[in-house]
Amino acid sequence: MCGIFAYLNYLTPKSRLEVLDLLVTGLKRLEYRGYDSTGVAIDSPDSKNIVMVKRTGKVKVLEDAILEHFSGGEYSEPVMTHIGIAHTRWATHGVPCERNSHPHRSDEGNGFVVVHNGIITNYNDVKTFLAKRGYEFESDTDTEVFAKLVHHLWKTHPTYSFRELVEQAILQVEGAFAIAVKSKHFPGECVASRRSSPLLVGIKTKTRLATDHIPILYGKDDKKLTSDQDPDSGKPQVLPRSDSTSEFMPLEEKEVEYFFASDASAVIEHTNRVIYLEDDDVAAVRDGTLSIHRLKKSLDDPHAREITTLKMEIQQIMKGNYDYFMQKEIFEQPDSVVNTMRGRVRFDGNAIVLGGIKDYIPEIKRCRRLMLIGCGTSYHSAVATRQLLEELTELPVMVELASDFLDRNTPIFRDDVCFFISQSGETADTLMALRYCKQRGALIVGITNTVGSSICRESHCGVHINAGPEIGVASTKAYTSQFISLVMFALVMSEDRLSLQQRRLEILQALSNLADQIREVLKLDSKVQELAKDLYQHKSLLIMGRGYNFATCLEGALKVKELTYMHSEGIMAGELKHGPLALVDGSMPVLMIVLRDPVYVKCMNALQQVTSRKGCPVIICEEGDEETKAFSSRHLEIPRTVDCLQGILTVIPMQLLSYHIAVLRGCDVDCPRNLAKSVTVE
Ligand code: UD2
Ligand code: GLU
Ligand code: MG
Repeated sequence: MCGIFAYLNYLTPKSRLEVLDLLVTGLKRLEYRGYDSTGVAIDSPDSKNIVMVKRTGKVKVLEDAILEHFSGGEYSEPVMTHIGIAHTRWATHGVPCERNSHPHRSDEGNGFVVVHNGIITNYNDVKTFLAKRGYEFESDTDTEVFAKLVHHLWKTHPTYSFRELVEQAILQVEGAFAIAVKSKHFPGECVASRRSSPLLVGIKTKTRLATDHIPILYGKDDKKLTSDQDPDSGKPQVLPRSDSTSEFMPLEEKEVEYFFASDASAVIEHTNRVIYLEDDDVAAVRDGTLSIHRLKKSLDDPHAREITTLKMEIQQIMKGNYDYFMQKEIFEQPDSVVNTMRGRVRFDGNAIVLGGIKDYIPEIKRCRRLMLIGCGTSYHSAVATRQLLEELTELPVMVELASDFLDRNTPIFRDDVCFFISQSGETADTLMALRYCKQRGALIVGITNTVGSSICRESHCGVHINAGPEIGVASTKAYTSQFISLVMFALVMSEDRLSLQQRRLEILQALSNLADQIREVLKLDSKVQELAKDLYQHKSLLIMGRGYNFATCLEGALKVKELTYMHSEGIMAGELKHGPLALVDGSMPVLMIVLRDPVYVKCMNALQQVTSRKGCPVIICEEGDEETKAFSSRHLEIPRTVDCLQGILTVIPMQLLSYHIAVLRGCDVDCPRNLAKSVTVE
């Protein structure tokens, strides 16, 4: 959730104004993740203090405040080495306001300042501990305890390095976090760490890096931390000591710039060389040297963290000619679906290879059932493909919302295969469900869009959907690519089933036409926009369908809700007479999906039930289906495809419709209120 961006220049002269500009741009690239307030911290002109600016609202507001605050010439003097930290906050503890915005400080002298994503779950205990030692708190956040804890440790352990102080503090806190810390007492140094929240380090150098790896360092065990007395009992409290080291061969460069960021989109314009930090890694820069430390030694730790080269292009995160990222991403779908299939589907030989799971297919075929687990849109991609998976694998397929799945303590067995679907690969609920299933011995398969994400790393195997960066908070192209990934999986599973070959061929054929058909559907844009003008002032929109298109109803309704703040409901057409029909009258907006598939007759039935209650539905039907069109004056016609892929073509008009209604209602399309792109809190 929300974002961290920190920038450290070492022997690379930059004025504080330039640094601020970099920080603000970094935050802008993270804006899509959703947030409610912002803040930055840099050194004062005499480098003796730290100055912070915080604002509620958009990064633009912060930018204006910075221009006002830092107008003096002293801020345009270049400095050789400097560290600035910045944050977009998505409030979990305390309302969004300036006081609660990050960075948070350790004391009135701004000794240590911290930016943090996530939640420190034991912050109350830490707060009580610190309050007894005289610390006074100025915000309602959990984060503030971290800054003050570091300060407390610094006072009690004056010989500790900055990294050691942060490590000690991390050992005391529980929960999920990514943090970056800056200190007046350790100028030019930055320490960052993560647990369950994403964080990466970008490295920019003038010359090629001499290494592809940064070794992981551990310490000697012999130094014991001195005890700290509990004021109540007077008993010494021994803080556990981390394994840190003094011998290392870290990355040493003469002139270097480091970027700490929650995701790659914030660093790609500066460098494509990054290290994805793992849970409990502590990355520290001192004298321009980056080193990575582990808090605890574990047997399966690698010896080094790899420096990866990002393949992402800067254009991919720019809006180009589109007004909104969401609009761009909807229109990218003819390409993104092809990218999902690229290198995997061979249409000439009718062969499909999913490199990420091919070695696990025999094991998957022996399983007792498939479980598909996700949240929101990702969950809908599971609903959309369940029927085909049942048909082509002949296995029981359970589809679960991650949060509910955990609430129920669902029984999981060693011979279960569990799929975890998440665009970001960081969705907290899904990740928790993954760990739950992994502990119980199930095979864990990830379906993610983000290489290097937590779900990708913690899964045994998986499929990258390769849809490209998705910036709009409301997911569009990731949905269609998740959908196709699961269809490809079903096809792989049925490869050697003779009786299913005809069906497989029919689906493969349809996949090869899909991109062109999506282009056709996108041509409906202006028609959908007209329709949006009819609908946008209404309070509610009911979306009905069944069979392969039920998922489109759920996903369409979710899009309408999240983007337009209008009420909307996806209704299983078969359930109509069991309740929802009571909602239908001449004024209730209804949209119905009626395609020529095995449930056509039943859908027509529902359509008649609606029209005979004076409902005047918008119908999504197949091109040239005059019989169905006759039921209403408003229809959207989509090309014919195989039943199990219809959901991809029917969801696109819903994406467009929610987009246009949102624009007409004046909503912020790319950052809907109260929502965030990657939901990394439970
Ligand atoms: C890989 C390369 C691709 C190209 C191709 C050539 C990557 C990321 N992909 O694509 O660039 O070179 O090979 O054949 O380098 N994984 C998980 N969990 C997930 C998703 C993936 O564990 O949620 C694993 C997966 O099991 C595999 C690796 O990540 O070991 C790459 O997965 P993929 O889907 O990108 O694999 P592939 O073969 O399509
Ligand atoms: N829990 C912290 C807060 O409420 C950080 C939230 C975030 O991830 O931005 O301030
Ligand atoms: Mg993996």
